[in-house]
Amino acid sequence: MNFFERMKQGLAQARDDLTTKLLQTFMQHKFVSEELYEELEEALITSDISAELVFDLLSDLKELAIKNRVTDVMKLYDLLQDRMAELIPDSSPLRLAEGSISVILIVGVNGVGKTTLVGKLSANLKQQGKKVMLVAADTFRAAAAEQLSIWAERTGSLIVRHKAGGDPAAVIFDAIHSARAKDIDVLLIDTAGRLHNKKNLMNELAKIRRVLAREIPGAPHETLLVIDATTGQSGLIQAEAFHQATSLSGLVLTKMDGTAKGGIIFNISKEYGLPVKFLGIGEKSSDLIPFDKEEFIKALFSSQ
Ligand SMILES: Nc1nc2c(ncn2[C@@H]2O[C@H](COP(=O)(O)OP(=O)(O)O)[C@@H](O)[C@H]2O)c(=O)[nH]1
Ligand SMILES: [Mg+2]
Repeated sequence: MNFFERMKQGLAQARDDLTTKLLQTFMQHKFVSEELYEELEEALITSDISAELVFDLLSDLKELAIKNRVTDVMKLYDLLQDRMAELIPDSSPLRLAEGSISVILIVGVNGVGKTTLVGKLSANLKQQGKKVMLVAADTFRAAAAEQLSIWAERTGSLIVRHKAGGDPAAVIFDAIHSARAKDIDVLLIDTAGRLHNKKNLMNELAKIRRVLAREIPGAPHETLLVIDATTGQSGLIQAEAFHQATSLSGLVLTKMDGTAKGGIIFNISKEYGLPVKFLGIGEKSSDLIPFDKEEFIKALFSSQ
């Protein structure tokens, strides 16, 4: 299956939701009218795009349509597609260091799919011939390191873990030294997702970053915020806390295979100007697709 097919299949739910709603709206009209705009507004808002963003988007669209004298509804559909594409920052591949160990730090609240992402990424990087080490810096729950060990075994990666309750920064420190000795290419760091207190979160992430930057100049090379796409607008609130707590380089939207509404991606990426790096479309190691903006828009807007 090619990338476009995978993307479309993975997005089946989101496509059902947003694509069907949009197409139905457009099909019911022959000409561009105020009524069409109103129906569009509803279709977009109920697909998890925030009302504010929808208003901006539609007022831009109206202006463009008037300027270009667009009366044909399918022309307006194309214009909408272009405008929505502009909301998403351009895709960029995972950034790896050259000539040193690459460090990828995974953050996000509990249950969004961080540990699963580390597992999937390790499988993906192994396939590219990289030597990967998993770092169990979620020391909060014993089960977290256990879960990561299963992924390490499954993907043939090394793992560094301490006993539960330890200091995440200490696990990372050990991992870096072990990685040097073992000639590792990429360190994938799984972190705890508890968010009971923003100050704690900030302190913990700041400490992790201090250790990383001191040991490996330029690390972390990516700090990816994982968001469960099925959580809708609350995904944005979670993103906000992590955005404030640490500097992020990209987003990963998981569970796009679930009841995800496609709209959330526009909101989150627009809000932070952060590129989406991957979409999670299932629980298996192969259920991760590198995000490609053009393909995503095409998958969302094509009728077949
Ligand atoms: N359907 C689906 N389930 C996922 C995806 N990513 C993770 N999960 C599931 O979500 C649950 C929580 O994932 P986990 O990695 O433990 O989340 P963490 O607490 O952030 O580390 C697990 O049951 C995963 O199998 C995805 O892309 N699609
Ligand atoms: Mg976890």
